[in-house]
Amino acid sequence: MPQMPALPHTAYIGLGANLGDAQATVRAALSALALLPQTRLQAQSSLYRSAPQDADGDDYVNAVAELQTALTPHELLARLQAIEAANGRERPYYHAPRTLDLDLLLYDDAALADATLTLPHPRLHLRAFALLPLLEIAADIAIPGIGPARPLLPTLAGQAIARL
Ligand code: PH2
Ligand code: MG
Ligand code: MG
Repeated sequence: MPQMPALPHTAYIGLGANLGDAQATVRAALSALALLPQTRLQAQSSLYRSAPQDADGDDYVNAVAELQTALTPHELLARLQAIEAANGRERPYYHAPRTLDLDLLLYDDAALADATLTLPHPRLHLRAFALLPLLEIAADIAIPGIGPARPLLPTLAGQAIARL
């Protein structure tokens, strides 16, 4: 009988940090993602330096990780928030500088919005700091409700971002 794959879902996580040793924190977060239960860290992008967008503070370090997982979107979200908290994440105001931000960008082709989670991430298609690392590890990815991601990149050419 055909079996369900053990880790049937594909999720993409956006990592960002612009407080403290941001590179070290992003690397530590990638290691923490690799240790999540019922989950495999399938791919990770390079680290990128990007100018803060609609936000205060220093330049950000950003990256994107691909997970294969058996966790549901909300289980995964709770795990991401626990990793943020373990890295000293505080939420003094919207888009405040942060030691670590882990955003669930995509989960299979899910499209949903409830009180705690919106999929796909509502600003993914507007942000070079998320799209560029995503396309590095998922060249042919499409965003549910938007379409193929690659053609969006030229529309974001004004956003400062450099591979580290
Ligand atoms: N995250 C934000 C707001 N602005 N800008 C950059 N460059 N990178 C981010 O990760 C980022 C941002 C809110 O989460
Ligand atoms: Mg974010
Ligand atoms: Mg976030």
